[in-house]
Amino acid sequence: MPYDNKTIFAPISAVGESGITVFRISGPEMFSIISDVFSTSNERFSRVDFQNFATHTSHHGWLWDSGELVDEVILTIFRAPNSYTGEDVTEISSHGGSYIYRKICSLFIKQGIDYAEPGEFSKRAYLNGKMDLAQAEAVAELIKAKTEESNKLALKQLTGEFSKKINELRADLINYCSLLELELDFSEEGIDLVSKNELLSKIDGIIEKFNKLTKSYESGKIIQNGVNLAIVGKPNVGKSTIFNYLLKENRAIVSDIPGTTRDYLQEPLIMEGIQFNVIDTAGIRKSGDIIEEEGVRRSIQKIDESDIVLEIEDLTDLKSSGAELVNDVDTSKIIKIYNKLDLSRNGKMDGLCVSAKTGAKMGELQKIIVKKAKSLMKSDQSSDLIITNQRHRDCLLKSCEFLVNAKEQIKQGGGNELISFEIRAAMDSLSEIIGKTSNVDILNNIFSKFCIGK
Ligand SMILES: Nc1nc2c(ncn2[C@@H]2O[C@H](COP(=O)(O)OP(=O)(O)O)[C@@H](O)[C@H]2O)c(=O)[nH]1
Ligand SMILES: [Mg+2]
Repeated sequence: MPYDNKTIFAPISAVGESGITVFRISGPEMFSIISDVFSTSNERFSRVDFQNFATHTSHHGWLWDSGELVDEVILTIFRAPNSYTGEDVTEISSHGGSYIYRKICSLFIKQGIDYAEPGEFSKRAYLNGKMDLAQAEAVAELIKAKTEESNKLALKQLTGEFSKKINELRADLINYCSLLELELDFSEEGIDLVSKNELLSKIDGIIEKFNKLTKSYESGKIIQNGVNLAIVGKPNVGKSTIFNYLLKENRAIVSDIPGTTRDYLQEPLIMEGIQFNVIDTAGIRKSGDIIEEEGVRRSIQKIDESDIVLEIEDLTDLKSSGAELVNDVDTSKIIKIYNKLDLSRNGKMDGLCVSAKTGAKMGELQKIIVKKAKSLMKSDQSSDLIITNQRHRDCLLKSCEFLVNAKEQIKQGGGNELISFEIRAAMDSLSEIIGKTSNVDILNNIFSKFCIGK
């Protein structure tokens, strides 16, 4: 797939007050551009002839902007194809700081280089065959990873272990297609290279493997994006107090006025190495206040999207039970909690009794949450491959549909060319995962989600 190979640049480290900021320039004009701005002298600009410099070497010098000194830098050269993008690349370490950053950006733009789009370096790496699509996606996942588990999965994908497994599955399908197509060549002699019954059972086997894989996304998604933990209940039961206790900070406003939390709040939290997105919801009630009702509507949506629901009740106010609030929620997601233990003598309830105010039993609550999260993350141990990416899951589902069609064709006595057509389509869908087949829209969609400089 051809791409516009104009020379691009972007900062590849965080920008701001820091030791250094690193810029990357990639593309065919890289050498002529740095020759115009880099000098080993800080007294006057004199051109350096980079053409003879070896790849993977670093050089100390100064950036100049038409006679004006910009910054002291270290510049590293990577010659095509031995670079991240596969093109001629230089990485320039300047001093950190937002003013220097702006000066250097304007110098490069004056040289006619374009600011790279998000993910553009990785997209070029993929298009130049430096990595497959799943590996390029792993780069973004690795950067986002916040826990050991998500880091491990992203590394597996980056090193190509994941792609290797996908390739093995592809190889099975290629094998069946070739046999079916070969058989067509011998059709006049009536030679059967594959028995249709055997093919049916093989396809069933593959469908089963794919189903396992798509199921692994349930835990993969949680490992990659965190466990969504929603705190739910009537107004004033202590949801925000529990939220603050878990986060160890006064993030949500707590008050005895019902309806204080009018919109949901969401904060990341890591407990025992597991990433959570903790959501404090607006107390669910009919209020007549349109802003609060919008908050309630959003809270209900958040509850639908959550993996674990903490359903809170107030031990001092059990009459106005909150059970009806979470009627539509899958009950296996719910952990029932009774709050304000410090004010009540009620002991035996069908859930854990805590006091968010005094902290009594709150350690136990954290343990219960972690245990439930762990069980969600281990929802399918039977597959050694875990899908963490929704796009990959969708490709597998599509592939499965074609395999089901192939089975139908076989059962109806369809010709080899029809069966092989469906199996080929299944193979193409599988290939999309690693980018062996892809189109411009898919690529743009994937890489636009990357951060600048990656
Ligand atoms: N005594 C006692 N009061 C609590 C406890 N948890 C929360 N509260 C109080 O109950 C009121 C409502 O708490 P808040 O967290 O805002 O409830 P929310 O509306 O469910 O978010 C506040 O005055 C809190 O201080 C608790 O465990 N014990
Ligand atoms: Mg609240």
